[in-house]
Amino acid sequence: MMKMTSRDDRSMLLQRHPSNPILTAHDWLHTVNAVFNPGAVRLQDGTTLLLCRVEDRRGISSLWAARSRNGIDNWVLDSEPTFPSDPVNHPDEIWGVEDARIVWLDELRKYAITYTAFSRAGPAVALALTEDFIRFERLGVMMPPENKDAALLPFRFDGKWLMIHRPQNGLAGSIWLAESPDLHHWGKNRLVMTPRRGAWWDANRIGIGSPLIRTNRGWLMLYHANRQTGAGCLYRIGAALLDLEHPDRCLKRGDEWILGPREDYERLGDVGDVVFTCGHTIGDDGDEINVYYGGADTCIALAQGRISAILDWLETHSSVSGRPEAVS
Ligand code: BMA
Repeated sequence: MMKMTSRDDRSMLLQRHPSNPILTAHDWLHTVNAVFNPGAVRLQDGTTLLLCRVEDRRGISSLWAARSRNGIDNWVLDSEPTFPSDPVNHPDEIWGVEDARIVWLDELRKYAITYTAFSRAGPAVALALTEDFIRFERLGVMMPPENKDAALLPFRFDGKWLMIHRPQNGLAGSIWLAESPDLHHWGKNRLVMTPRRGAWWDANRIGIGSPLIRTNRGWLMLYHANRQTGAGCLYRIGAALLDLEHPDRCLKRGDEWILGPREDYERLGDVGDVVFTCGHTIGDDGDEINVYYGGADTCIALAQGRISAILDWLETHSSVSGRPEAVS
């Protein structure tokens, strides 16, 4: 049976920071159109690094590092794009690089950045490695168009790297898991979660939000979903739990979204009614979560919560299994 949740309960899972939006185009020294959808990581010294998507006034995006001691304010921006598109050497990036998701790979002692390479053939999933967010090694396109919303898992499973990704199929798009022996060759794809269709908030396209979070109950996945309406598209954020050993198995899938467009900076902008996350950081206690997200494809905002609270909520708000065969 559907369990009712009050608006207040819901907002307690992820609470908007009072200084939202925490970064906007005005924070850049030159004219840019919009800054949004940052990847996020906490560096070893505790600094929060956001790899922001910065869209210029041609419409082309690059990735730009912003660093802050507390992850909230006093952001220090790189003086030029940290990771610009490189169409000369990588023609698949001709229309920009977008929506970075960052995962630390302990085995390689490097960060893996999956991002959207916007090619003439459409958006593709590309991968780069870095140790310091200064020098980057581009490994190239891993998943050809149309594909987006990819994040690696932080270690190998039975010798294989795993990557969540989202091939697009018209108005629909489902979450898949691919494996690779070497980070270059990807295959053995398994379907993880499909849109719920009909009137559901996650009826149309779904894709991973920030990278998976390892917990003792499973991999917590924040995911985004869009729903087509007569007035356009609504983008919201929900939560699901994937099996620890077999992350292609969805154990729980929250019935309701946990963050949806509500404030002006989420409702009004280049693409209205969008909250879209690519990155989070986790506090020293291992439970506090800082979810960085784009508002209306225009600014960067922060919502904070507790991983344990989201996991507890999933126990009582997951009446529908995410397994593909059970959702139609
Ligand atoms: C998705 C991605 C995001 C964007 C969202 C809303 O498909 O392209 O970068 O924030 O649409 O426009």
